[in-house]
Amino acid sequence: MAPSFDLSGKRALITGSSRGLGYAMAQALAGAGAAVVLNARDEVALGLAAAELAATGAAVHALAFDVTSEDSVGDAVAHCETQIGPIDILINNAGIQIRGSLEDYAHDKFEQMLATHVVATFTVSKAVAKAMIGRGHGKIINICSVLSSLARPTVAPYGAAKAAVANLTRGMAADWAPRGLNINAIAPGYFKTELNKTLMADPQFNNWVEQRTPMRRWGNLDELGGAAVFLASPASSFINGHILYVDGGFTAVV
Ligand code: GCO
Repeated sequence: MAPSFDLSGKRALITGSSRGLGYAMAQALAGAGAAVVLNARDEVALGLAAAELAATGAAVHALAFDVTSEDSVGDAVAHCETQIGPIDILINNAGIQIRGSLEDYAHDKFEQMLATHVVATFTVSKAVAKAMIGRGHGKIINICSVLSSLARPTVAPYGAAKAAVANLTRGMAADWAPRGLNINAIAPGYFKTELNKTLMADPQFNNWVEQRTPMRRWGNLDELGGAAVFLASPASSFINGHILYVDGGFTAVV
């Protein structure tokens, strides 16, 4: 029987989804039939994104909460589960990028990087997984990076955080796969996102990405959704603890 990529009847919560890759993945999941719950801290941006996506006919809710606050996460997940509906799919996408030389990197900024990428992925996943475990099924997709396994100057804190998310993904699979959950990760290469605007505007960096990436280009926002739909769908039912690189071949070559 052909594998199913159909997400009809499923509800997905995507953190950091008012713009960029998070919004693009929400669009893809909605296109596959899922009801989507968008999240951001900025309620105005979140409302605009939800209205735009709802205008396409998608079932959309907006849930503003701060992924770095355990209380905010707990209240939001409880509200979603009781007032909106069960969360079948979670994408831990919320993230930040702060570049700088390591010797001058501020202590509080390093802690913020870890809090936003690593601790928040744990906090949101723990809150959602408890309900998923009770139902005996659920899909969690963490967002890593090519910098989960590689490094380049000025982004060591980000790479350390994303490396931690990669092994946290494996640890979640170890604990929760026996409970019926699938926990995997997507590791994007260099995509045309807001976080990368300054990099794209730098001719030298832009040239480096185009030469370093076998496909000789940046990824487009609509090129990540397919991996998200796949890992959110029944088609990936026997995949757990996997890091799926969507990077134009970036990590396949030196
Ligand atoms: C950078 C970029 C990267 C990409 C992405 C690559 O400064 O090198 O921001 O972090 O955004 O994470 O996978």
